[in-house]
Amino acid sequence: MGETEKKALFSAVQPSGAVTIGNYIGAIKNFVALQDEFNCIYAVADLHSITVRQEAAALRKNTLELMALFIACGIDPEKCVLFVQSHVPAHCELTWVLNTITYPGELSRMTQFKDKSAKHADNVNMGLMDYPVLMASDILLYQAAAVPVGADQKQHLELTRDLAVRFNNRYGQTFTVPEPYIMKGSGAKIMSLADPSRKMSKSDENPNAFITMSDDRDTIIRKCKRAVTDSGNEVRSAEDKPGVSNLIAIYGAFTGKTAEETEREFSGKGYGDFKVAVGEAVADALAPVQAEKARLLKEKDYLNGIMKRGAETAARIARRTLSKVYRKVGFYSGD
Ligand code: AQP
Repeated sequence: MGETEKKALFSAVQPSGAVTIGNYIGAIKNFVALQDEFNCIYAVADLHSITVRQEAAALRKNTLELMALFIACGIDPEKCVLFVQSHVPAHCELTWVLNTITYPGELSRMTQFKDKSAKHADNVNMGLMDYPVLMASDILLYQAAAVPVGADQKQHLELTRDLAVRFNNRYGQTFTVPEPYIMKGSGAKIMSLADPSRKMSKSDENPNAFITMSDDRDTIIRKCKRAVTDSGNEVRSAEDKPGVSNLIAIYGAFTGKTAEETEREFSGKGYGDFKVAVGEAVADALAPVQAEKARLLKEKDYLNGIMKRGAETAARIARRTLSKVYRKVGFYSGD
């Protein structure tokens, strides 16, 4: 863990499927960039993931894989706290308290709740609705000052801020009110390759809609070639060209090139050449990450050790906040 003068930063990714390049670009890549500037606390959000039905064996496998992926992408467990959310009971405990200051209307109007309820109409459960309160607990337990969020999570962070202020007003100063951390030159929301009006999601039923961090080179290039593009043939980032703009954003994330540089590079060339180049750039960038992840997955004791150590540190920090909350609301401690 870094020095305590650094501000705390929290974020998490759900082990709800194979992690996509959207999760990487919008979250994990930034996690790596932030680890020197902040005291970073990163979780594998398994409690969140069961708000949508998961197959138990797959959830266990995805949890271990995500921990390995974090490290393979460059998150340093010596600098950051890396843990599995369900290993720290304080997340559920604080959620209960925050539930008592949250109004149902605040949760039922969340875009993600509406989207996921429509997508999983046979399983609209209380956990799905309460997801943002659990997320607020994740953040507030660690007194996180900053939360790197993708555009898709801004609404949830706004609720976290509201709950922190509401609790502080009612019970006295308890929680740091977190700020969204917008990464320079990013904020990119990566869209589905099959439908650029929807975000790329690991739980999309169409595997051609996303590229996973484990896809092999041929699969990546094939998916890029099949990506839905727009009419015309000019490689240009524009509002009326969402498919090409999305590929330009992906290309930029893996090559460091700006949209203008990419437009210049492919000026006079068509979509076909560009799509192959995007696929190759993604595959080149992912190859060393995939190799490192495969190596780490053979070191299960090492990964288990990181998780255990991370959970112990996280639990210690979380317990401090939770004790304060319990005292403020009036729970008798018996001490
Ligand atoms: N398409 C995306 N573009 C940019 N950022 C993204 N994130 C997710 N999709 C994109 C960011 O990834 C982080 C972790 O997300 P998550 O796994 O906690 O949940 P999610 O946002 O619901 O991601 P998915 O892939 O869409 O998962 P499912 O399909 O299970 O719901 C977040 O910081 C998010 O902003």
